[in-house]
Amino acid sequence: MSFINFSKKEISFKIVYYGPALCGKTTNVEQIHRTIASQDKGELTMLSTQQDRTLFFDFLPLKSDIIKGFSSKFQIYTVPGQVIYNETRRLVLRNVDGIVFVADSQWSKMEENAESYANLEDNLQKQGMTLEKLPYILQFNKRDLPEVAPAHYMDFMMNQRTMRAPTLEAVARESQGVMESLNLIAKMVLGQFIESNKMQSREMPTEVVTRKDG
Ligand SMILES: Nc1nc2c(ncn2[C@@H]2O[C@H](COP(=O)(O)OP(=O)(O)O)[C@@H](O)[C@H]2O)c(=O)[nH]1
Ligand SMILES: [Mg+2]
Repeated sequence: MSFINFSKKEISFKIVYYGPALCGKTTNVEQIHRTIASQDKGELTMLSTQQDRTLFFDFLPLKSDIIKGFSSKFQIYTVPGQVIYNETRRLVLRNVDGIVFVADSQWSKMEENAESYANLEDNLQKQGMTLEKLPYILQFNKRDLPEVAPAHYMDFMMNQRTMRAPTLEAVARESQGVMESLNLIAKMVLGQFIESNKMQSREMPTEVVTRKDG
């Protein structure tokens, strides 16, 4: 749920990167942090163990200038993917505005993807939310690896709702598909907000969060 601060003329949106352990959520956020111009981003907060596995979440605030009369901010979060951290995932999902589901494209990970996807639906439902009403996209990550399932297969397995989610292929480690995913979900979140609040906006640009070189 977006948060509007009328005195500061500021709107905050929360985007959550969800998916199984080691699918590349933290890598996405690290690449975003590397790519965005410094005046448009805050500190990347990472709460992880020595093995670099997210224990709580990663957090990155980004600025965007899209809604007339307001500054917009995106709060980017990841969740810990390991099955045992479900309480944390539920907390991170609170008031979410948009979800990037990062799926690991390796054949060996299809079951974990499905499990995590079911877990997402379950956690949303317990908070009175559903993917039907929430902007979300599917990112098929690790396309560089040899033993990966075809994108159309993953689409068939994971994208069976009436409102199909947009899908993107990515190699997060090489920053491929990362900014594309972020911009897509950001545009969907902004679009829904503008529509439901009847806000005036600039024409939606291709990139709502900008890179260092503009
Ligand atoms: N080959 C390959 N490895 C990746 C890619 N994205 C992430 N990784 C690696 O997968 C591992 C887990 O990534 P991480 O972002 O920590 O996963 P998280 O648990 O979802 O946050 C790390 O070793 C990453 O370098 C990718 O697109 N291709
Ligand atoms: Mg992580």
